[in-house]
Amino acid sequence: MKFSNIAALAFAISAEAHCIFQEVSVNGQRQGSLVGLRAPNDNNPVYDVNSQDMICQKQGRTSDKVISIKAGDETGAYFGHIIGGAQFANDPDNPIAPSHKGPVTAWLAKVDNAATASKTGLKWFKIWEDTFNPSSRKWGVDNMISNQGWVKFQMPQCIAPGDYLMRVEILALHSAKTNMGAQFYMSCAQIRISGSGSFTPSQTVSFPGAYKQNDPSILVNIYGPMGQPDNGGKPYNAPGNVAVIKC
Ligand SMILES: [Cu+2]
Repeated sequence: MKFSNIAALAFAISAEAHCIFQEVSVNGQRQGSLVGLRAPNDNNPVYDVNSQDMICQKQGRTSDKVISIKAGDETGAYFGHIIGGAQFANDPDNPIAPSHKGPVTAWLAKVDNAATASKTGLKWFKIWEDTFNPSSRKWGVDNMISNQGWVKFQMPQCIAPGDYLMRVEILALHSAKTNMGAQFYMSCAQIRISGSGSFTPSQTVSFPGAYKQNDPSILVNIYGPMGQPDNGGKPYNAPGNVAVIKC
């Protein structure tokens, strides 16, 4: 009974406590709110993995800017409760409600012109992930919250120069034990990579298509016997069986 009480409470508290990927940083330089981003106008998640909204979220404000990143640069993605971050002073749900445990993943797809490219029909590959650490029992979302909404990773050195859409996704699993209960949050950044890399991915995936609604990493009960959101201490793999590229 304890588990269902806690789960019900978590859901009641966090129903509207969502988030938006809304800013990029390069080597610590913030690029500005919504600059170079295709981001939604509201913070509601996507629930249907077969929806076109799984690519870059519902279309909202779209920037005409393209962000320059050198292969190897530290790249950051900022998530906040609403556009701008906190909804009010000491907003406990900024950057996201702490109940929203789950993995964070980052993806690239090659395009001709990042400012104007269609988001459909692209070939995506994964460049980074922070899923779950069974020893510390920390999820990627926990680390994002500790870092005030920022997730940071190195743009792989091997990425070939050119324009890309960069898709950064949070998968919140607090209600994922029921079908279509998992919540996906993402936007796409319009980026232009420079450097001397020549990587071409041997395997790519489509969005939608990469995930199945009943994937054991999407339809999953992350609560242990005491109701704690630690996946029972078991390892957790991000959905889709897609490995992070190796340079
Ligand atoms: Cu939410």
